[in-house]
Order: sequence, then structure tokens, then C-alpha cells
Amino acid sequence: MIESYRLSVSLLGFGGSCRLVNPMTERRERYPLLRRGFYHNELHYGKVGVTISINPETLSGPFAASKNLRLPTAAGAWGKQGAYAMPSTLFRRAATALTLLMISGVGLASDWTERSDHNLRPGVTPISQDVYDLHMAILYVVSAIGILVFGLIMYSVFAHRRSKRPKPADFHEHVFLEILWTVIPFFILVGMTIPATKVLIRMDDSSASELVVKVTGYRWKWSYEYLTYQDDNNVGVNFFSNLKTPAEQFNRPALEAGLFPYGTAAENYGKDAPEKDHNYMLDVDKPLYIPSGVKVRFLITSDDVIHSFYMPDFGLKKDAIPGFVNEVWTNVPVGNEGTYYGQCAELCGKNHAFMPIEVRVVAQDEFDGWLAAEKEKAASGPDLTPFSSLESALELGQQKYAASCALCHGANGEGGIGPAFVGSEMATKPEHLQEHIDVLVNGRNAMPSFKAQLTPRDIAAVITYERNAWGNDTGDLIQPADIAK
Ligand code: HEC
Ligand SMILES: [Cu+2]
Repeated sequence: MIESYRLSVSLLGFGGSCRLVNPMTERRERYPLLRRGFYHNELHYGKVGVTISINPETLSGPFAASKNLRLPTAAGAWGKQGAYAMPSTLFRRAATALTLLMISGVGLASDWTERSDHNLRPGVTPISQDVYDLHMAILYVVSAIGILVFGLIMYSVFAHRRSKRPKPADFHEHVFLEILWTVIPFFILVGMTIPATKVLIRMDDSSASELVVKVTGYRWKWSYEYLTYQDDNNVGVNFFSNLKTPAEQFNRPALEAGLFPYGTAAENYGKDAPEKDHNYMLDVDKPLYIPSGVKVRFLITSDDVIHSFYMPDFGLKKDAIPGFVNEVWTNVPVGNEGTYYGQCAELCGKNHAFMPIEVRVVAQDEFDGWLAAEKEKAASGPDLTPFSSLESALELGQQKYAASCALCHGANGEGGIGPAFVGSEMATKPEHLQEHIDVLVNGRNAMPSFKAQLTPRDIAAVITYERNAWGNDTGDLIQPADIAK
């Protein structure tokens, strides 16, 4: 959310400065400018206001004449004339046009193009860099066209204003001109299509990949299944990846009630505001590992609604559609090892913002070690070691509940998309225990099955937790073996 941004431009000899402001917090600041005789204009785009203020003393070029219009001067607004005089309609229109131009041209400011929040990111793969270069090249082309076209419009509006009694030009239906302004845009478009198509073709070529990972979107998490790696056609490693950010960092009841549309949590809640993790809403409990310098092919699908696998630093975004398998690939060059984040990029329901993607790019030998360890874990079958105490089950259960259930059933079992557990028949009555297990293992209506997502040990722990937390003091201890049978 932009609080305030200042941008100065000089265009067609017309100097001005444009300030993007949040109108809710910046209201007070506007009036001093007016009094100092600055011309002042403001526009609103949703929650962001744009204020333009122009010092008439700095006007030059074709607009210099405006200085002599009924415009307040720095000294004279309240002095000489004794009252504030409105600038001419023409001047106000021109300033509005300039404001719009400034907004459309913000991408041009050179220090915003490197690695900024206002532009596409160059990313770390050859493809993401190609995409970035393409984006910049086309931005320059369209900016030049924009300046030319808006410049001509503004020039015409000014040069042929009514007070000049202009005589209309007579090149209407001029065949040569009509051909010219059809042919030139045609070549500009073709000129942009050629490099764009080259990049698209390169993005599409997933041949000769060494690692294949199937990515499945779920409401609201991702699962990863390692299918093949080099000569191994049956890797058999798969897991779910859940948001790790604890609920108290994003549960903001007042915000949801619409009381504080602006500002940070600290401003709205004072010192009680929960401290946010550095990677708030991005960290997951089990990240996706891929090796650097290896071509990785992702097969992308969904289990429920449409999601989208989006990794900006890899220049990669593909829809995950139930019943279809899409593919994309990436190859992160050696030397770029590290943690990269992405998000689901398709509106997929209430908790769309809660299914981040965390990718650890590691050196190939480290990856080999990680994969071998994961394979060993997968081969040894589910861990059915009984819990030694209620406490140990509760500890695991609390973690699993926060990661897998809280989004639908509430952080404190108070309910939400799914029913509440606090004092519920299901979570407290002994005769419902078997049904409780069945609902988790097999799912029921909108309640997903957790057979594939959680181990029997996790399921036993989470049920134990539901039956003992929030005052549901049943004392029931469910063991992994109860689930596996
Ligand atoms: C995607 C949202 C969602 C998630 C995630 C989810 N549930 Fe549910 N759950 C539901 C819905 C919806 C129902 C109601 C199902 C129905 O109408 O039959 C439900 C029902 C239940 C019930 C039956 C409650 C009753 O009183 O009938 C239990 C028990 C349950 N969920 C446990 C869990 C546990 C434990 C987890 C985490 C491992 C979990 N759920 C995760 C949506 C969810
Ligand atoms: Cu999604």
C-alpha cells in the first residue's frame, strides 16, 4: 500500500511534481500547498489518491502563458488579490492530463527498474531474465508511443483552443496517411511478436529434463511428488506442504470487520500487535527441494478447484486445473542456491492467500543426500510407534492441527468453514470416537480425506488434541495403531 510517493517530471517544458498519497492519512497536508500558491490537483483511484502540485513560477514552454492567467502566485494568492483565484479551466485540464501521463509513465523512472517492488523481477533463471528483458523492451516501446500520442493530443488541445479560432485542417480521408498509420503499427506489433514468440517457445520446451516433480494444488496447500530423477523412474517420495505462519499473526478480527482499512497492525493494535515472521505468509512446514544446474520439469494439476503455481524468480506460472496436467520447467543455474518463494496465483477460495510455495534450491550432491533420506523414510512404511504419554501426543497434535485444520476449523476449535470442536458431540462423546477417526481418514462432504496427507501417527495425535484441547478434557489417548487398522 503506497503511503506517499513523490515523483518529479519535466515534460514538454512543463515542470511539476506528482505525489501519490493515501488520502485517508494525508488529507491535512493538502491545504498548505494551496496557500503557497501552488496549483493543486487531485485524483482518486480506489484507496490511493494522486495529488499534483505545480509551482506556477516554474512554468515554461507552451504553458508559460498560464502564469498570466488568473492563477495565484506564490506571493499573491492571499495578498495582492486578497482572495484565492481558481486557475483557468484550460490550465486545470492540462494539469489533469499531465497527472494522468505521469501515472502512466511511472515505470520509466530509471531507479525503479532494477529490483523494485514496482516492476517485474529479473529473477534467477535464464527464462525469467528473458521475460524481464522482453517486458522492459516492450515497456520502452509503449512508453515512447504513449508520450508521442499524448503529446500530440495535448499539443492539439492547446494549439487549437477555441480562443484561437482554429481553422480545421483538411487532410481527412487522406489515402497515403491512412495507409501509413495502418502499416506503421503493424510493423511495430510484428516487431514485438518476434522476440516474444522466441521466449515462449523456449519456455515450452521441457525436453531433456532430469528430474520430474508432480505438483498438486489443494484448498489450501500444495503437494509434491517426485516421480523420476535421472535413471530412477520410481522415486516414490511425496509430501504435503502447509503454511507455517501461526494463526495469531494473521487473525485480525478488527481488520476483518472493516474497522481499520488502512495502516499496519502496530498502528491499529498498538503494542499488542503480534510480531510477524520475516517471511510472514510464505514459510511452509515442508519445502520443495530441487537441485541447482539441473533441468526440472513440473507436472501441474489440482485436486479440487483451479490453482496456479507461480514462482516469480523462476519466471514460471502455470494453472493447476483438476483433470488436466500442465507442464513447466526450470533450471536454476549453479551459484543461485537458496530459498525462493511463490504463491498460488489463482483465486481459489477463502484461503487463497494461505498456500505459499517455498522452494529450496540446493547443490546437486546435497539434493542427492536429501532425496536418499526421504526415500528411506518412505520405504520404511508408516511409523506406528505408540505415544508414551498423552503429553507427547498433544504436542504433535497441536502442531498438526495448526498446520492442517486451523484454517477451516478455527485456531481454537471455534469453527469456521468446518464445524466447531469446542464441546462438540463429535470431539467429546466416546460413542463418536470411531466416527471421528473415519471422518479424518476418509473425508466427508467438504471435509477432505487426510489419509494421504497425514501419517497414522499424525492423525492419532490430532484427534487426541481435539479431544483434549479447549476444555474438551476427555483424557482420550488415540494411538497410531487405532488409525492404521
Ligand atoms: C478445507 C477445509 C477443512 C479442513 C482443512 C479440515 N476440515 Fe474438518 N471439516 C470440514 C467441513 C466442511 C466439515 C463438515 C463436513 C460435513 O458437512 O459433513 C468438517 C468436518 C469435520 C469433522 C466432523 C465434525 C462434526 O461435528 O461432524 C471433524 C472431526 C473434522 N472435520 C476434523 C478435522 C481435522 C482434525 C482436520 C485437520 C487434520 C480437518 N478437519 C481439516 C472442513 C475442513
Ligand atoms: Cu490456490
